[in-house]
This record gives sequence, C-alpha cells and structure tokens, in this order.
Amino acid sequence: MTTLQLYQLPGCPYCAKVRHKLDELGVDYETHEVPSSHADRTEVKEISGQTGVPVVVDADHDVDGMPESDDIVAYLEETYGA
Ligand SMILES: N[C@@H](CCC(=O)N[C@@H](CS)C(=O)NCC(=O)O)C(=O)O
Repeated sequence: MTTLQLYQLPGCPYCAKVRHKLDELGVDYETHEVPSSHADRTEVKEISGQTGVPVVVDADHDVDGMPESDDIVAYLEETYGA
C-alpha cells in the first residue's frame, strides 16, 4: 500500500481543509511543501498541470495529481468514507 501524498503550503486554508478530512477519515498521508513562488513549483505543475495547492497523489487509486480542495474532499469521502 502506497501512502497518499499531499502537496501543500503552511497557512493555506484549502490545504487545511484537506488535512482535516484526511485526519477525520484516518487516512495516512505524507506532506510535501511547495515553494511559495509559483515559478518554482515545477513538481506540482508536472503532476497536476497547474501550480495551485492542495494537490493529492493517491497511487493506490490511480490518482496522479488532483487539484481543487472541494474535488479532493469529495474524492476522499467517496474513497475512504464509510
Ligand atoms: N479553489 C482552489 C483554491 C486553492 C488556492 O487558492 N490555493 C492557494 C494557496 S492557499 C494557491 O496555491 N494559490 C495559487 C494558485 O491558485 O495558483 C481550491 O479550493 O483548492
């Protein structure tokens, strides 16, 4: 089983929303802090096609770079909810 990866920034409310959902659902995850400069967010751009965070990679479910916190929360509920 591969650990879910969360690309995020400290102080980002959208990222906090996703972390709270992950904690609520008891999903293990690793965080990756992206650079504050958009120009330097090459990794997150490569995996998701854009530079905003949060972005989730969940290899076990073939999710290789999902942006948009609302979409991520819906995905987490659908995949890991009761
Ligand atoms: N609608 C997005 C907004 C995300 C957002 O604005 N994230 C900020 C950090 S708190 C960011 O990365 N902004 C840069 C950008 O949107 O490219 C979501 O809900 O995920």
